[in-house]
Amino acid sequence: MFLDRVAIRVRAGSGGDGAATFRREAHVPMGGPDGGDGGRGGSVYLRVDPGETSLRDYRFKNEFRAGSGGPGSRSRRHGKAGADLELKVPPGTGVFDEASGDLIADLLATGQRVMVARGGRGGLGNVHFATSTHQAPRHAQKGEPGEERRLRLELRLIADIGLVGLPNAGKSTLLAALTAATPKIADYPFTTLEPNLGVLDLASVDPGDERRPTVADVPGLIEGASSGAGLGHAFLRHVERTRIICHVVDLAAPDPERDFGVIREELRLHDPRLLDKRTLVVANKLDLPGANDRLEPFCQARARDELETVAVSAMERRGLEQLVAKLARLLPTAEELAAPSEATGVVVHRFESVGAAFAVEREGDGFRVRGRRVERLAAQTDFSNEESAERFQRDLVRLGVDRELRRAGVGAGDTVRIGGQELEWDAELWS
Ligand SMILES: Nc1nc2c(ncn2[C@@H]2O[C@H](COP(=O)(O)OP(=O)(O)OP(=O)(O)O)[C@@H](O)[C@H]2O)c(=O)[nH]1
Ligand SMILES: [Mg+2]
Repeated sequence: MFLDRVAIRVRAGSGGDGAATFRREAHVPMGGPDGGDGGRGGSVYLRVDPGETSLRDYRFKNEFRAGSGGPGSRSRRHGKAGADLELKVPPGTGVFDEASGDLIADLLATGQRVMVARGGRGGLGNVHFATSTHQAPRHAQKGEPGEERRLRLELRLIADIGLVGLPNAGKSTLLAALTAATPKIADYPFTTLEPNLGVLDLASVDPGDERRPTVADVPGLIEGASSGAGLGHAFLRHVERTRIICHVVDLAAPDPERDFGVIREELRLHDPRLLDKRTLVVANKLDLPGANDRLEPFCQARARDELETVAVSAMERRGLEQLVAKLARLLPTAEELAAPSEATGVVVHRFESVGAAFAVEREGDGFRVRGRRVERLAAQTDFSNEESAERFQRDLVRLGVDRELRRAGVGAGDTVRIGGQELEWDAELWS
């Protein structure tokens, strides 16, 4: 099956917990705190790899996790950092946040890399909590949880030249004849199920030409493709970014004129701008009986459309030099070819910064506090440790959460939920 759209889940590693330990030395009965910090969790990145041409790899495995940070330990030793995870994607991959639908990044250029889930910070060891009045803190911070996201990856292949046409027109045969690509070719329609890419060597026609445009063999389009028939949308999306459309027509078929019209109409319905793209019409299978007779009227009709036609036999490799020469004239300069065909590639949406904003709302029989900062603090608190819990309560007062809860009418014994924590409101303690 052709896959150019997948949903994946990425989870960054959690930070390691800080340690709550005390120095132990000979002759020193009770040393000071010496618990080290936890290591940071690994982050998840997506990176463009030109060797990838589809999102196929994500079909079976679609959950990914980076490594967690190690815990801190005595003698102020820091925990090990968690290993980052880098996932390879083909050039032309759009990365969307599944929940909001926002475009996070449009990955076009080789080597481009974007962080999609940030690793959690390591928890602080108890050395950080010693003060002049409290010299033996018995608590440390827990590691921050790693970020987790659901992403949608969408591939729009980037090729300079896109071969389009009905199934069986000879697109794959032409790609094989023009480039070193070896697509599957067969005398039945719908042989090509995924786009194939090849590189065109223009020096074969003009030794001085150093441009090396890419050619994509887009799977056959059928009537109704623009409304989704035969995975039409998926295929048409690949045509959007090509610089030149190479429209292949089988002149040995009963009605090439109609065949030509069907594809043009599907292109128009998908996006009218596709009709304005530089287009070259390739009349194929000229070796077959009957094809020659249809050539002249076909070419005349194209001339009326202001389109140029080249006659070839992809199978017998005839007419290819003329075809390559015409493509060479239509292609932009080497410099332009090196730049992506669209001025994108930038990361559009950055991560939300960790704001202190929060909201208090009723939930079930109690209350819920929402907010990135406060949820993180809750996740980093070790509630089984009294000191740690008290510190969290002070944080709530500091952030104003405490006041807001009172205003919302919280009473002793009420449940207050923050992130994954359920706390019981104790008016005495919290004031
Ligand atoms: N006689 C002749 N046959 C050709 C020529 N080009 C392609 N064919 C044949 O037509 C059939 C279809 O060719 P493909 O290249 O697989 O066609 P396609 O357009 O890629 O088809 P889909 O992948 O189904 O969209 C094969 O049997 C080819 O050998 C040609 O120039 N002359
Ligand atoms: Mg094919």
